[in-house]
Amino acid sequence: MIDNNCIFCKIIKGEIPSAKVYEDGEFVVFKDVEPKAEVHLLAVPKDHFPHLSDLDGERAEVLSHMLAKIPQIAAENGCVGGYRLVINQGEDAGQTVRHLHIHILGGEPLAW
Ligand code: DGP
Repeated sequence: MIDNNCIFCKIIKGEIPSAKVYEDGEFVVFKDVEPKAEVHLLAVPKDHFPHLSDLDGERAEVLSHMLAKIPQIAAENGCVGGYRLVINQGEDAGQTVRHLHIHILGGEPLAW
């Protein structure tokens, strides 16, 4: 599903430019415009759904595929000594974009 009002759907469709580092049939990875670490990437499924709590069997398979690919993508983009994955779910976590995404943070030692 695509949501025409969603900024990440617009990035996926190419309507808004982004610094893409990876794309396949299921998801894209691009640089975060407000980086919180030396390397800050966002892994975003092409199927629009807002929250981790919206996962069903098919979406869980996509998420599993993403998690399997992320180590290689992180390594190729400068996460030499490790990295952190973050999913913000909902207001209390500060989620601002209501299209599920995995933050990939690294490229330097990270404070907790
Ligand atoms: P979250 O708080 O988990 O919803 O994080 C959303 C992230 O998305 C935030 O770190 C900034 C990033 N972001 C928002 N708009 C854009 C955009 O237009 N392009 C890119 N590359 N990143 C964006």
